[in-house]
Amino acid sequence: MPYTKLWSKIPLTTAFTLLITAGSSLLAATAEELVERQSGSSPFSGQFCDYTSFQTSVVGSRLLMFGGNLTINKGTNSKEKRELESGFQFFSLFLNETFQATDNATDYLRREPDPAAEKRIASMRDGGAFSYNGDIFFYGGQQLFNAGDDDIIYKCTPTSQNIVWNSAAISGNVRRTITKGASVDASSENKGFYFGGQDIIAKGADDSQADRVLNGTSSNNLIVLSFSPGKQEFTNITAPVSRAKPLVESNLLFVPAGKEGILVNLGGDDGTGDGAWEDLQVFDIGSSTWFNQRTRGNLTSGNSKNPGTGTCSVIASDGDNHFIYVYGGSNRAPGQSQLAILTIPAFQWFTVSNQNYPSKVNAQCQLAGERQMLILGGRSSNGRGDCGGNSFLEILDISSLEIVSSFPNNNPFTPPPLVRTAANSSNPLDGWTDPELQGLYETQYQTFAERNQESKSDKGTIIGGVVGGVAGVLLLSIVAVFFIMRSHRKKSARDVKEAVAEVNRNSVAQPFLGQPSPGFPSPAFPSGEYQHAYQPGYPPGHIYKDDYIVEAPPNPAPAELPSANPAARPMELPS
Ligand SMILES: *[C@@H]1O[C@H](CO)[C@@H](O)[C@H](O)[C@H]1NC(C)=O
Ligand SMILES: *[C@@H]1O[C@H](CO)[C@@H](O)[C@H](O)[C@H]1NC(C)=O
Ligand SMILES: *[C@@H]1O[C@H](CO)[C@@H](O)[C@H](O)[C@H]1NC(C)=O
Ligand SMILES: *[C@@H]1O[C@H](CO)[C@@H](O)[C@H](O)[C@H]1NC(C)=O
Ligand SMILES: *[C@@H]1O[C@H](CO)[C@@H](O)[C@H](O)[C@H]1NC(C)=O
Ligand SMILES: *[C@@H]1O[C@H](CO)[C@@H](O)[C@H](O)[C@H]1NC(C)=O
Ligand SMILES: CC(=O)N[C@H]1CO[C@H](CO)[C@@H](O)[C@@H]1O
Repeated sequence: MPYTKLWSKIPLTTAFTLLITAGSSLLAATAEELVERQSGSSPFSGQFCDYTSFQTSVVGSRLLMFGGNLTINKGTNSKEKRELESGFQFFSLFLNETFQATDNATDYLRREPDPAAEKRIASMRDGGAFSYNGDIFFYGGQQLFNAGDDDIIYKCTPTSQNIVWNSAAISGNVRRTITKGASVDASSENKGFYFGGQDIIAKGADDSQADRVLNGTSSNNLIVLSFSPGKQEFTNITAPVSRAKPLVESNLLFVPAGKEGILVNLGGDDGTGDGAWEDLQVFDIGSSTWFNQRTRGNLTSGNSKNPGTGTCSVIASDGDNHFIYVYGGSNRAPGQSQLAILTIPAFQWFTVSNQNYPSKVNAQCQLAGERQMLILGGRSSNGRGDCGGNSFLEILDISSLEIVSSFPNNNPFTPPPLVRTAANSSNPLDGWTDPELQGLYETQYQTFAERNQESKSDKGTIIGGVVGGVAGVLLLSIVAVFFIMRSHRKKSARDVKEAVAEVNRNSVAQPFLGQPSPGFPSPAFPSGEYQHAYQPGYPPGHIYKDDYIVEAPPNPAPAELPSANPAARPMELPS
């Protein structure tokens, strides 16, 4: 039974006992955690090389990274000792702490315990991770342990103490068997989206095998996850190919414009090596319709006419102007431009070159605060021989356009001078490709909460206040009663953690930290570059070539995996 349902069935008195117990175990864990962090054990078993195909999500002030392919250098020769780190990759980065990106990753990155040792779940690549109300839902992606049937997905609830995993059902005409799509959280709409990708074949009960990715099956369907307390609904929106061509590994962004927001889909691979660059795919959420929009500007850098696949993106807004920052890409060799900026509504592209920009393919980007773009993981586009030169984390200041080291920067976002001219245009420089989009776009955006508030009476506000107050009292009670009733430990740790998670979900508002837009791997990893993209002086390694069925070797059986942090595993409390 999903624990949210379980919780709703627990009478108030029992609930209160749970909270009391929760308080004590929470405090104990915090002390343990401090000790553990001070000891600073390395999150990697060797020198970091690269990290691709993983999922990221933000819950509260915590950025979590899951699954994917992590390679490390276990020896001294970076060219020969590069190895895939075994087991499930699972990291937290705390955005409420200060750190230097130039520091040892040990100082800002924490490895979380491997959940696959408990349940064979969520060990996946190239899926979407959606954050709602303290939970992270995983949709799509290639599962490596085949825990899921066709209609089961997983979710987790990170608490300060551990991470609780559960399954969740898919509804509607939607399968989970899709990977390498583009995902975005639209947190102000309580929605998540997953566009396109490739089909996969679930391997069912055979635990030793990963899902199989089917080549030649690119999709243009948009999967919508709509969240409300205690449930999630799935919708599958099909579109004519003329409006939304199938794309694998594109970037999807949520723009706060139009009645319920619009999505901009860019980059990726349509099967010929081209993505959506000159003509973007734009989805109006309110009318559930795809449009196209032409852009202006020159994305050429060196011999590559666009960044290619494996880019990652974030969006920042300044009033009615929006700026999409696109970093890296498989077509961008070191020395070429690594950053492209799209201004909206001018729909004009700018490319930025800077000697200090490291090349990155298949990184994940995340906006933190108003003006820092975290560039996480990825690999260098110059091939696989440079473990030492590829940092786990880069920070781009999206106002100054400099790579910086200090996190955080709490200053407001101001558009960089380069793009300010374009910000003066309230229309696309080449006009609206589809005039119908103009009217939809120009409707003033209001968040889901604002729209709901407007259509309700004052009664809603009063109830909200009372509920908030009750949550506050409950939280205070946890601490107060802990000191009085230390010995009243009756429930298992698991129930307790769930109770704490539930209280946190119901009472803690989540800061808006921007949205992840995954960069995705190019199929030709490790060299990864499309043939047409090679620059003179960068010899092609592997030529892009699909296999009809690309089968991933199975990961080691979870039971054999060492526990990274045994102390944090759920265990029975002494009674
Ligand atoms: C980072 O810190 C870990 C743990 O203290 C250490 O093992 C590793 O060698 C350090 N790496 C670098 C590059 O200094
Ligand atoms: C940051 O937040 C986490 C919980 O998300 C908490 O455990 C930690 O103590 C916080 N750190 C600071 C410096 O406040
Ligand atoms: C979405 O619907 C289309 C048309 O019915 C179907 O072909 C496709 O497999 C569905 N996609 C997913 C991910 O369920
Ligand atoms: C784009 O810029 C490149 C060099 O920066 C130049 O060679 C090319 O002609 C330009 N293309 C267009 C269409 O202006
Ligand atoms: C934008 O328009 C304002 C008013 O016309 C002008 O003062 C400003 O210079 C323009 N910005 C740029 C960067 O062209
Ligand atoms: C991830 O690792 C698996 C081996 O476990 C490999 O088959 C796959 O190609 C890798 N994918 C990427 C994108 O590196
Ligand atoms: C090995 C193999 O069958 N690869 C196929 C991948 O898909 C392309 C396009 O559908 C085929 O041409 C390849 O033969």
